[in-house]
Amino acid sequence: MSVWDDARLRLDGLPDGRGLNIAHEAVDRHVIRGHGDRLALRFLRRDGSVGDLSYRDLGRDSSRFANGLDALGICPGDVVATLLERVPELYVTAFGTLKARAVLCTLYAAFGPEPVRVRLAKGRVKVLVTTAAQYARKVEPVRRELPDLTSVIIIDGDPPPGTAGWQQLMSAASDRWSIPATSEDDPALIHFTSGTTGTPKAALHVHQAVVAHEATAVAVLALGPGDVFWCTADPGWVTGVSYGIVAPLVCGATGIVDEAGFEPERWYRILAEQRVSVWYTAPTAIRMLIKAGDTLPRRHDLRALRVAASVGEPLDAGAVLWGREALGQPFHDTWWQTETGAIMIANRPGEPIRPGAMGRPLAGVEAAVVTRHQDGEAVRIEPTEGSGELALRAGWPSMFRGYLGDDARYRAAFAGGFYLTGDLVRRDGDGWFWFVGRADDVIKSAGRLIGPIEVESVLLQHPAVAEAGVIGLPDPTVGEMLKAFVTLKDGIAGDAALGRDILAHARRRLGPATAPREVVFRPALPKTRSGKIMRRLLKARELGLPEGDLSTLEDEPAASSAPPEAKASS
Ligand code: 6R9
Repeated sequence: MSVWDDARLRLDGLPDGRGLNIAHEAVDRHVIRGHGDRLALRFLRRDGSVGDLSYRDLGRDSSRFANGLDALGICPGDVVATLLERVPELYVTAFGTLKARAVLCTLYAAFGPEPVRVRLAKGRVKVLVTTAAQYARKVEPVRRELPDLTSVIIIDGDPPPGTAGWQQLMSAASDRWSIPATSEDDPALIHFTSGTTGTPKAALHVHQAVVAHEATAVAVLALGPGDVFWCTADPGWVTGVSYGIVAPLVCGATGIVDEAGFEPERWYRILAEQRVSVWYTAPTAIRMLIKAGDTLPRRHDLRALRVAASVGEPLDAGAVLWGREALGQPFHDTWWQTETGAIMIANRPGEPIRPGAMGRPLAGVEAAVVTRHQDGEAVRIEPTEGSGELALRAGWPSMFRGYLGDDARYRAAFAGGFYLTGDLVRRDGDGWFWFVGRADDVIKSAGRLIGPIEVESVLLQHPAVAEAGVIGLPDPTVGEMLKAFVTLKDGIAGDAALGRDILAHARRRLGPATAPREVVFRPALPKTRSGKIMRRLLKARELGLPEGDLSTLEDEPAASSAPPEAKASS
C-alpha cells in the first residue's frame, strides 16, 4: 500500500462529503474532535518571550481572516500573498486564505524590491499582507505597476494611504466561517522557484497536496499528536510551508516557530527547553552547528529528540554521524523539490541509514534514472544504468499542477509520463539514491534555490555593467557561494570601488540572501555562437575542471587586448 493510501485513511475530508481542504485537515478538524485546547503553534520571539496559539485560537483567527477576505471581495482562486517574517499573522493568513479557497503565496521577507516586484506581478497577487516598513520600501514605489494588487493589509502601526489595517479587518470580521465545498484539484498554494532561464516559476499546488503532507510527515518524520516539531525553514520557501505550516498541524502536533535567526546557543536552547521531539533542518545549519563545536550540545538536555532530518542540499556522511554523536540522533536525509511539494526520497526512521545517500523512494513514489534526448520541441527519455537525471512517475498528490502563465515550461518538465527533476543522481544496486549535482545552472546557497538569470538581470541594471554571468562556487558552509563575472561598458575601467558599488547595488535590489558575494571584471564572457553566456564554462575554468564540449563556443577575444582584471568581495 502506498503512503498516500495510508494518509487518506487518516484524513477526515470536509463535513458532509464536501471535499478536501488543507485548512480543515490542519486546523478545524482537531477542534471538532475536541482538541481545540491543544497547542498548535508556539512562537519564540526575539526578546525571549513566548506566544502560543491553540488549535481553537488558530481556527477562530483564520476564520476571521477568511471573512475579512470575503469582505474585500476576494473570490476562490484569487491569490493572497504574505511578505512577513515568521510572525503569527503569517500563519493566520495562511489558513484563512485556504479556508476562503483563495491561493496562498508566501514571499521570503528578506527578498529585496526586485524579486518582490517580479513575484507579485507574475503571481497576479490580489491581496498582500505585510508590514509598514516592507510596504514602504518594496511595494509602494511600484504599486502602479501591479494592477492586480487591489488590497494591501498592514499588520503593524497605522496603515499608510492605500492600505488597510490588520486589526480593523480582523475586529470587524466574524470568527465563524464554514469552508465552502473544496475539490481536491482546487488551487491552494503557489511557490516561486527558479530555473536557468526566464523569470522565476510560480509552481501551483492543489488541496490534494495535504495527502502528501500528512503521509510524509508520518512516514518520514514519524510525527503525531504530542510531538513538538521544529522545522527551521522560513515559510518564504517551500519547506517552511509544507513542513513549517501544514504538516505538523495536520498531524495534530505542536509546531515551534523561531522568530529570530540562526545562533548556535539559541538553537540548542530551543531544542532543549521546548523539548523538541522531531527536528527538520538543513545542511547549512548543521555545518554551522558542527563549526560551533561539541561542548554546546553537551551543555543541553536533548533527550526529547526522537527524529532529526535534513533537506535542501547534499548532506554528507560526516554530518549524519555527527548528529548521532553530538545530539544523540543521526540526521535522516530527505530529498524533494518545490515541484514535488513533499518528500519523495528519504532515509526513514526505524530503518538503517545509509550515510551520504538521499535515501529510497517512499512507497507510492516511482523514481527512475534517465537520460533526456531533445527531439526538436519534444523531450524523450531513456532509462539509464548508473548516473543520470532523476525522474518521477507523474501523479503523486502534491505534484505541482502548473507554472502560472508558463504552460510551455510546465509541459517541458514532463516526458513519457515522468516529471523530470533537473537533478543528477546515482542509484546503487540496492535502490538507494545518491545526489550527483544539478543538470542545469541553478544555484543552491544556504538551502535557497537561486536562478542565475534573476541575479544577472539585476547586475545589468547597474549603469557600468554590459554583460553578466553568475555561477555558484563550492563553499564549505553554505554549499554554494554566488560569484558574478561582468564585462563593463566601453570606456569604463573596473576597479575595486566599482566592484563594491556593483555588489552593493545587487544587495539593495535583491536582498542579502540572493546577492552575489564576489564580482570580477572580465574583458569578455564565454558565449555560445547564439550569444548565450556559458556559465558552465565560467565555472569549469574557475575550478580548473575540464571545459567539456566547446563546439558551440564563440571565438574569444585574444588575451592581449584584455584590460587588467579587478575583483571585489563583500
Ligand atoms: C525542498 C527544497 C530543490 C533542489 C533539488 C536539489 C536540492 C533538495 C536535497 C537536495 C541533495 C538533498 N536538494 N534536497 N540535494 N540532497 N537531500 O529544497 O526545494 O528549493 O525547490 O530545491 O534542492 O537540487 O532539486 P527547492
